[in-house]
Amino acid sequence: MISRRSFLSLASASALAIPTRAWSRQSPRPAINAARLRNRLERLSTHGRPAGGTFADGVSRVAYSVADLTARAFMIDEIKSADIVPRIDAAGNIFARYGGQPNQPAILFGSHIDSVPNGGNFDGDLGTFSALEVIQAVQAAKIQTKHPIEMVLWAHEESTAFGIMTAASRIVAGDLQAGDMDRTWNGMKRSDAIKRLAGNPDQIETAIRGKGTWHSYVELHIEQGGTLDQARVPIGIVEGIVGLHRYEVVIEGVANHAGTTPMGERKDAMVAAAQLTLAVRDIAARRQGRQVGTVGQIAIEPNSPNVIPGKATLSVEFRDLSEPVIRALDDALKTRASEIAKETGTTIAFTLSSANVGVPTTSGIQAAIGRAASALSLQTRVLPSGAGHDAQQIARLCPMGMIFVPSVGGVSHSPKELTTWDDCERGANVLLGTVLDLDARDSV
Ligand code: HGY
Ligand code: MN
Ligand code: MN
Repeated sequence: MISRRSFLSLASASALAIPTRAWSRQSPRPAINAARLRNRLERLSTHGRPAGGTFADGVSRVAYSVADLTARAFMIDEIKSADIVPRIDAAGNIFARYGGQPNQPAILFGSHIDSVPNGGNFDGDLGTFSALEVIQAVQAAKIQTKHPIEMVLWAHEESTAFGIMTAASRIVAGDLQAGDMDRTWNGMKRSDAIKRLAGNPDQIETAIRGKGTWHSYVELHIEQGGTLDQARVPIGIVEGIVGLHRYEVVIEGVANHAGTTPMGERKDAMVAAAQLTLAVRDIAARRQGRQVGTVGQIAIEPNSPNVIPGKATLSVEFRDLSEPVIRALDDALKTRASEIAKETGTTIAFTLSSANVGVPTTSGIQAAIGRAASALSLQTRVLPSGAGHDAQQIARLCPMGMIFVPSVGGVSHSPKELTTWDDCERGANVLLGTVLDLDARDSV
């Protein structure tokens, strides 16, 4: 049994990259089981795999789908196989805690396993299953941590369902509005969707947790961009996570006969939607900086080739680390939209459907990640996250940090999403080292 004190004296010593013999003298450095992590991720990928497909064909495991439910059941079985007890909160998040002193706040770490349609096998999955590996590595090394260590599988992280991102971690952070449970999507009420996850919408406020519930939160995630891959750097230390404003935009024109209506007499919702889409691209692209703007969804009514579209419903989103920048993009688009409405004889209405605030990560956790990486002689790069994450919700409750590993070619939200198994192992071991480093500090 290695005491926490001797492990930490070694951990801090190893941060000076003392040769590994220091470890063999006392005990092997705790490490995750890379083969088991890979096996679990490969088994997870069968939940939502296209019929007749292979691992390379990715997954469609949209929140609340059958694939999401069977994947969650798989994770619960794996948690139980590690002799820890899964707990599902009223929002459908799955927690499992190990060790530590009962009077200490837990260190929380994890991610999500729901995917976008035709997504990849690493987005969220790596961080969730690495969290289980961290607990099992601590068990195997018989390390007695001071703080309980707690893994989490966040439900409903992706925006596909109900148009809301980080929907279940958002509730835990206290972001719960009247009427949220009555929103509908695909003919399903949000309260019924949560029941599918064994959540309890009638007691949904019991999922809300206060500041101080956790000591800290760390999330391992694939970068989903190309910075680390191009730089050949194995570990990213996230400096901040972008904010986002997402709107549902409804454009009302007049449906009419495509053959008999003269061009000058049309009120064509599709034309207005096309001009608005180009405006999103132009407004985001013309400023210096990392802001981005996307139209990802569009529905046309009546959607017949011989009818001038009478209605278009689009998703529009802007993202940036800075809230004032996002607001400036919003304002510029709304100004342009009123011009387009006039030019096309349509009406254009914006409804905010999802908003995430951009958040910096906690410098003390950035430093802990740096120490854990240098203990493994791994190079690091500090960078922002262009993707949103549950971590930015939990940042409202406790210190937060994120570890990135490279995405090959910077591709994500696609079956071509790929992180090498070696990078998965490195990321999971840095997560392990970070958790143990944080355990030595009563506050970060
Ligand atoms: O949309 C995002 O940024 C994340 O993948 N949910
Ligand atoms: Mn994603
Ligand atoms: Mn993700």
